[in-house]
Amino acid sequence: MFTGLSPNKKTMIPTMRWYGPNDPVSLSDIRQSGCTGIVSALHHIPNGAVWTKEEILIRKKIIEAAGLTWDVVESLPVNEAIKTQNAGFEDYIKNYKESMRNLAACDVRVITYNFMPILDWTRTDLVFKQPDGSLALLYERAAFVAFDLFILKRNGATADYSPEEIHRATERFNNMSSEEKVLLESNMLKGLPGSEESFTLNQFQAALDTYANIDSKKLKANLQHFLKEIIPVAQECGVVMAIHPDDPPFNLLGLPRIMSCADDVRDIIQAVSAKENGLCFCTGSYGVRADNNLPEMVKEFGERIHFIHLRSTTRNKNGDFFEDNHLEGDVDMYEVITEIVHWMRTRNISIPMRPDHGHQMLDDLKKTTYPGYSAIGRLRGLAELRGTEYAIQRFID
Ligand code: DNO
Repeated sequence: MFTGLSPNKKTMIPTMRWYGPNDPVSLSDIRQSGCTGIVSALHHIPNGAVWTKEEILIRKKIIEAAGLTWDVVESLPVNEAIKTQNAGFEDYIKNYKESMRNLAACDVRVITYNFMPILDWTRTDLVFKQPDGSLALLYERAAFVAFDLFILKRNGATADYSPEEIHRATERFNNMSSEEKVLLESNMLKGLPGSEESFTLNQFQAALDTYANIDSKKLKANLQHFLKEIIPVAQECGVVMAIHPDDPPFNLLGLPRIMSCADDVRDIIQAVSAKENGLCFCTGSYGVRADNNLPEMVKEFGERIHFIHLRSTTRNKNGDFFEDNHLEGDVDMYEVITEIVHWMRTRNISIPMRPDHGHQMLDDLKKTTYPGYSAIGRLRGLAELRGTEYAIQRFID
């Protein structure tokens, strides 16, 4: 009887993100979708505090009781003080190392993090209606620029945009209802699921001020310092670090973004060459930029890809992009997965993968869900991605 690929074949490990006991999607739902692994974080622990072994084991036991394994941490957050090297940053690095050691002691060995200043991932609209009736996440350039110019009213913001962009943003803002303005501000500042911070306008302006003297070069230096501190610890305790790219992969609101393209990856490798200094390869983030050739990036960096997010976006000439179905849009998923399969064979390992985000659809349209993280849309994505991989594996044999 034929039951699938032979068990010794290296395949992407199917995982989903689970936000913990309050997540409306249950571990059982995730298991039924075909996953064996979980991606999770201790969101209840304040950013910068140590993750103790006790807390890690509590989460691990819950996951294992559901017949799953905790394969990846996403994210172990990097405190702002580390990114800016402001007062106390050495202590935060110490805490970070301790959390890494504790995770290793509990046998959780892939750690994702990001180095995006202040904001994590950013979208302007969380219910962008698709022709089929499902809802997607959208970054709309005119709305974003309108937020910067007319809601945040950031000093010097006009210098960051072309006259055409300013014109479009002005029109867009003038046509927004007051509810839309409130919603846009909340989408920008309240933090999407997985973001560790949420701000009022005043708090946000104060946070921006901490970057007044930090340009890309300085932020890169601070990241490199952090890597030189933590990667030896990763080697010593047997974990791998996976940096998540900037989402979206360009500067935002005057803040530098430094993990957006192949050159940025080359820079961190040059600073610390160890393989433990690795990547979370997120096709949805890198793929927003037309100058990022994703299959080539996997080819070049595949030996240090420790975790994979598969998602596709569709961009237009105005600088908008929306999250498309996993096999549609600007990402050549077939080529990306083919390159991943080659690397898994070369390295003789299976790499954890999660279908990143999904449309809100079917029954989930009636439910309150975490934007991007409803069950059915991710299930659809996972099924399509695994089917693609399956065919590629059989084809290459
Ligand atoms: C969004 C996610 C991000 C990501 C973190 C990684 O859905 O891809 O929140 O988890 O930036 O540190």
